[in-house]
Amino acid sequence: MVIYGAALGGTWILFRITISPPPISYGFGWAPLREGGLWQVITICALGAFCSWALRQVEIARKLGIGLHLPAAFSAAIFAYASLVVIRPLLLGAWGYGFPYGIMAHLDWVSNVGYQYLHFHYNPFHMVAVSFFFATTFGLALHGGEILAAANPGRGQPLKYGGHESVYFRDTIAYSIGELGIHRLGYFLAINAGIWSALCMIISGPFWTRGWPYWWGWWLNIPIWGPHGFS
Ligand code: 07D
Repeated sequence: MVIYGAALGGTWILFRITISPPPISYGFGWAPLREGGLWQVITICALGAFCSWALRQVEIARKLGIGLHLPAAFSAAIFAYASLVVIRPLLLGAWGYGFPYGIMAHLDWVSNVGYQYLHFHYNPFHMVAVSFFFATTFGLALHGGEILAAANPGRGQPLKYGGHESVYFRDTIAYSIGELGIHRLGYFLAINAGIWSALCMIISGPFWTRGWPYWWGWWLNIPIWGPHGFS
C-alpha cells in the first residue's frame, strides 16, 4: 500500500514521496484511497503490526520463562506513535491531524506543528522527553564504553568483568549503580523518553492551544518576585 500510495504521488524521488492523511474536512469519516484513505488503511495496518509484534515478544518471553520487560518497553514506542496518529487526532476532531508518511513530509509536519505553538522548546513535557532522550544516549555511551573497555583490556592483559567496572565508577564518581542497576536505569530512561514524547504531543492542542512560551506565565506571576512581578 505504501508503494501504491507512492505511485499515485507523481514522484519517485525517495525524499519527496509522501502519503498524507485526509484533509481535516473529512473529520472521522473514511476518505477515498487517493485522498487520505490509503493513509488510514496504512495506519491501521501499522498499529496492527506493532501490537502483534509486541504480543509476539510476550509469547517468546513466556516461552523462555523470562519477564515481560521487552514488550513493556516496546509498548512505550507504540504509545508514542499512537499518540500522533490516533490519540491526538481523536482529541482534536479529525484524522487529518495525524502526520504524513514521507521522509521530508513528516519533518515538515514536525516543523509546522512545532511553530504553531511558537517555540516548541518551551513545551515542558517536550523538555522532559528531550532530557530523557539525551540522558539515554549519554548513559548508553558510558555503559557501552565501559563494557568495551573491560572486554578490550589491551594485548596480554586478562579480560576484566563487573568488579572492575564497579571500581572504575567508584573511583571516578564515588558511586557505582551496579550491574543490574545500570540496566534498570537504562530501561527507566529510555521508556520515559517515549512516554514523555507521547504526553508532550497529547497536551499540544487538546489541552494547550496558545504558544508554549506563554505557558511559563505562571513562573513570571508567582508572588516571590515582589508586588510588581515581571509581567
Ligand atoms: C514515535 C517511534 C515509534 C516506533 C514504533 C516502531 C517501524 C517498522 C520495520 C525495521 C518516540 C516503528 C517500526 C517503522 C520498521 C523494520 C523491519 C518514538 C517513536 C512504534 N525536538 N518535536 C519529538 C527534539 C523541536 C516537535 C520527539 C530535540 C523544535 C513535534 C523527541 C530537539 C520543534 C514533535 C523530540 C527538538 C519540535 C516533536 C521525537 C532539539 C519544531 C513530535 C521522538 C535538539 C520546530 C515528536 C511523540 C519520539 C513527539 C517530537 C526531540 C526540537 C517539534 C522528544 C532533541 C523546537 C511537533 N521531539 N521539536 O517521539 O513527541 O520518539 O512525538 O532541538 O510529534 Mg521535538
